[in-house]
Amino acid sequence: MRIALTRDVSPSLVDCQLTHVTRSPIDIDRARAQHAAYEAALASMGCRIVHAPAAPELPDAVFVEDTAIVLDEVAVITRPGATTRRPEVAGVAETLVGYRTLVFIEEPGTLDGGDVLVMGHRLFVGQTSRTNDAAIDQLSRLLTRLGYEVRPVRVDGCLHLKSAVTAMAPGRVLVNPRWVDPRAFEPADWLEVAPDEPHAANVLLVEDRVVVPAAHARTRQRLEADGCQVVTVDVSELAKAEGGVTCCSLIFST
Ligand code: CIR
Repeated sequence: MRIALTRDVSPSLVDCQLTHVTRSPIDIDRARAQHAAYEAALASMGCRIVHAPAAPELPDAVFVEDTAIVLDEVAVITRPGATTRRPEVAGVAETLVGYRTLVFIEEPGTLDGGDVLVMGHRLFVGQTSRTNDAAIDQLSRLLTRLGYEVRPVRVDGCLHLKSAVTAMAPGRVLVNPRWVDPRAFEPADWLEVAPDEPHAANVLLVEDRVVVPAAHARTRQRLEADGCQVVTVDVSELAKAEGGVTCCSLIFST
């Protein structure tokens, strides 16, 4: 069974962390409706939705991707780079312990799950303001013995590695080459986002379908021309909080 772990939109989302996005008013009811439609899209693709306990006092709690990396063998509980986000991990760990053995990133390491792109047994990890080399070393030590390879990747101009690149099909990535060098993912080949849609590289591959934000119509056309089956969701309010489609779920098999 495929599970999508999600968490409710907090009423405090308006106080979210922002790094590369200018603050603009967020309509919480609309954000909640968009989040519910996102969950419905995942359910229609065969995911069972499991909710981590709501955390209304934690503004960025909806962005569960940053709190853990769930692999077949273990779940790595992160230590988010933004101090305000560190309390988010407890509720996610409490939920994941029912499915996986937990291992932890520890001080001085900081790691956001949005910086980790898993492609088979290779993990690409973005070196960003949220993720430091101490955490990348820890991740490598935790996972090498399980047969994974951890590769650091330079990222420039955006929040997370997965703002700049995600998997759109096995062995193929969608990338904004202004933020990350596509050659870092070789032997994977790549498709570039439409140049006027810099944030469009964040798509969510579920089995053979690709979840794409409605705002990125020209990149959607590129994906379809490339043979992808696209599912569109409107996440405009979550985008104002610097979130995308990968960051609102942790998807894994049981
Ligand atoms: C933050 O700055 O941490 C949140 N406002 C947005 C996090 C988005 N996470 C992600 O893309 N993985």
